[in-house]
Amino acid sequence: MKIVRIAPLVALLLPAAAGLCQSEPRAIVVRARGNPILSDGRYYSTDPAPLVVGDTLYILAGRDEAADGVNDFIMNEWQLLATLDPASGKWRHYPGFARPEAVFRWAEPGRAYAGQIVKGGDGRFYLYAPVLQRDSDARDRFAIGVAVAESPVGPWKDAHPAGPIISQKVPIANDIQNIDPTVLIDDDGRVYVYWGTFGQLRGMELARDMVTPVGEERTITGLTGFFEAPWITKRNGTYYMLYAGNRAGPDSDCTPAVYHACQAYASASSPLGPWTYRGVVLKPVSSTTSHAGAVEFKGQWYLAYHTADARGGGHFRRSVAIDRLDWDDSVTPAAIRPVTPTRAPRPSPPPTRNVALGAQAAASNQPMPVQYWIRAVNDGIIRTAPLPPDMWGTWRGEGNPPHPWIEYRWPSPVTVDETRIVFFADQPPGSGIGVAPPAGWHLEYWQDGWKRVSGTDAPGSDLTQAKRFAPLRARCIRVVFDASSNGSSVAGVGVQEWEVLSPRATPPRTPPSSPVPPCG
Ligand code: FUB
Repeated sequence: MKIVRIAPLVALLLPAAAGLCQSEPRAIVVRARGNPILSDGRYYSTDPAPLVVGDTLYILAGRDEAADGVNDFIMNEWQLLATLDPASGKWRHYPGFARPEAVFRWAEPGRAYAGQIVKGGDGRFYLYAPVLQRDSDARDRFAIGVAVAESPVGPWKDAHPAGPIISQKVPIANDIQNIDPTVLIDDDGRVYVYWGTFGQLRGMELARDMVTPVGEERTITGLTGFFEAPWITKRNGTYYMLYAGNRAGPDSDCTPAVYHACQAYASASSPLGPWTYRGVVLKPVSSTTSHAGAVEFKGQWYLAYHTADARGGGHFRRSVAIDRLDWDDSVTPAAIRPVTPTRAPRPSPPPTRNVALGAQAAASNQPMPVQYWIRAVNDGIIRTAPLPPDMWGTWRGEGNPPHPWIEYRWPSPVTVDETRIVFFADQPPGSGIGVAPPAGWHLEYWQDGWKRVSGTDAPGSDLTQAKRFAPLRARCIRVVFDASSNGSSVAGVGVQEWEVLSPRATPPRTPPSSPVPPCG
């Protein structure tokens, strides 16, 4: 066993406790100060699938390797984390723990998506892994393979060398993307696999050999807003399915923006349903995708999930976090209490002139198109390649509004003398389609009515535009846009970030948690 940067106490404890042996892959000892577990940006970790073996909690994870600004799942390998106690922050990290093409002869490299390891009835470990099938004429070549090992750390051998057990071709023809498997070994030894994405969830019984279908592939319903990432578990005779849900809208209990996802759950009294929607376990995280697994370890339940919170993190540079999950046993069946996400302590952010960080944002186009997220305009994050939920926008195909506005409301008046707007555009200035830099914009402030701020009329084509003006004091400020037009149609407006600056820097504020009344 090669150990990198190992601390003496951990060196003594972990190998023995985890039953490690000489043939195991390289391990790095990590001392996490909180979430995310791997936080320094050297290894992004994603799609966590927890597994308890004896006194060790393992988390199988993918690895995001997208370059900054690349919006794609560049995922070449799986990695593993192991701990005796999540609260200790001491983890053993196995990078490069398995790769699709090394485990499955029929798989091509890359796209090592969300898998799960379970312990089979025969005491061996089974890895259910979505990979791309190399020689396939399926419209979507994602397929689920099964590998087997004597230990959760491998080495892994294909348990079904003939090919995937699930694809668009087997066991029956389907037209979904066959990813995100989750597996339950029931108390009676029967085995169930569930999988799917893009709103499609399938379930099927497998034989005790862990690979042979014994039942039909069924469409699973009843999971309100199901998007992807199912996670099956069982507690006190009740089956629970956690999943990434994206039923979106201003009144949704899950998410305001469709590209984000909450972790929702449903329960059932038998493994293939019927399922009853029960509520939200985890609100949307900082990455667009949400992927989680729940497990009981040493008497405490935990939720492992991923976020974009590591250094340099993003929607395609996600990192695994873990927090306590608690049950409400006063209801039948027991309910899962919403999980409170935690983060490692961070240094205090430097003072800033940007008082927008402490405002509540509103917009003229409410209820907002669900692809946009108004909170993005004052989250302090400017991305090189933003996605729709990283911005506010007005594009709705036809009939885009010619003079939309966004507004900041503060609980008490602020003094400001400068503003800076970072636009998003996929069309050039003067366009009447798509999203284009506006033809102009100006600021207004509320003082017994909306008053125009002189000197802020700003025609310009740059994506970042700023204006200084004489200091003013107000509780509500608007920026009103003249959307780009080609004379016959109007383009959408997109804003990534809107800063409003005070003359002096102060410690950064956070947005008010309760609604701030409008000024008008
Ligand atoms: O990591 C790739 C995909 O993103 C997973 O399969 C989904 O669940 C989402 O997390």
